[in-house]
Amino acid sequence: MTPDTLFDRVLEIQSSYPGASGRLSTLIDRIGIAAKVTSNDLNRSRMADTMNQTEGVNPSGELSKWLDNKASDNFKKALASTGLCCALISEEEDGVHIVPGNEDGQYVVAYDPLDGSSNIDINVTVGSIFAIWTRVTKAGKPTDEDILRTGRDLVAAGYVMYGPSTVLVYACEGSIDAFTLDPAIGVWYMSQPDIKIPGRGNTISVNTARGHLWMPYVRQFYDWLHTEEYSGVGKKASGRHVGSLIADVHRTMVRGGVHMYPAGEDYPNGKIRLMYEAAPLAWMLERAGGKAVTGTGEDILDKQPSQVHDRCPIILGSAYEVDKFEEFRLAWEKENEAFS
Ligand code: FBP
Repeated sequence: MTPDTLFDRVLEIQSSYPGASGRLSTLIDRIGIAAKVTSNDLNRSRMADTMNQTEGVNPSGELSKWLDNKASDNFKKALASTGLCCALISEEEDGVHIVPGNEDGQYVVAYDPLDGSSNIDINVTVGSIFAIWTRVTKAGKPTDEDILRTGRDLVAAGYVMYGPSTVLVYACEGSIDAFTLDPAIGVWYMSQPDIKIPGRGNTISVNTARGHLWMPYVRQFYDWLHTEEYSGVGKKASGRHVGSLIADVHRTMVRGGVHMYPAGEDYPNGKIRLMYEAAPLAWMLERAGGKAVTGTGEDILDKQPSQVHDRCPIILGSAYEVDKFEEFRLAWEKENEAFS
């Protein structure tokens, strides 16, 4: 029987792991609380006049809104209060927050508390993204070995979409499920169990205004997406780009297609953050049957961060489209190898 709620599902997953401690279940339950508070903050921001309040810049020099920092606090308080996390990494905070008194905690959690916040004033879907690792060292103050982790090592990940409804998508080793919040009673109800991405789609999602900055093979792939070889004779693909990462990735996850933020002269390492955006989303997509590459010869899940706010280019979505992208990249590299 399909579990009704997030908590039922998390308990069901927990029961399938003999000897499970229930700690991960507690983490997810608290993330659900942080997401509910953030959803309420967003819904009320126009009336409370907090929507456009700014508060300086974040560690990456990007404008920080009051809502960005409030969302970050929501997640920090919820996660720190579990006593289970030794280290927290937020897009809104410099460096790593070693949780006082929890240095022996077994989890490291990285999160983008409010992605796409530049879209809030036009009421576009925004999101939160989280990534959960278990530490490598056994106890004591966490080290870089515990903190600078690849997506390959993730034990759980998820995102929250604050849109027409608030939806939390949670992935652990075995599954990826979506839960919709009933704000009247604060319960996350199972709305899309066991999400699988279609093997191919017909939707193209990328900010084309950066097209002149892409590598040639990115352009060649993009142009191919506009041919009947991709869309089918007599058919055409659809361009769908929100410019809010979670909206674009969730649509791609559910309907198939490709979403890209390629490297370019403006963002030589891409714009999307590795540890708390690209890696968790890539991990979820691979569990849903999709693929996620950097566009420069690596799977996103294999990319090793050198510091917690590293960026990463992303080419992600259905296997068909991502494999085709890689064909264009490899052909271009082979052709240019001859000249290098
Ligand atoms: P913010 O969180 O600062 O808004 O930036 C993240 C983001 O908005 C993503 O959600 C989105 O995919 C990307 O930037 C769009 O970037 P660009 O405006 O350069 O296309």
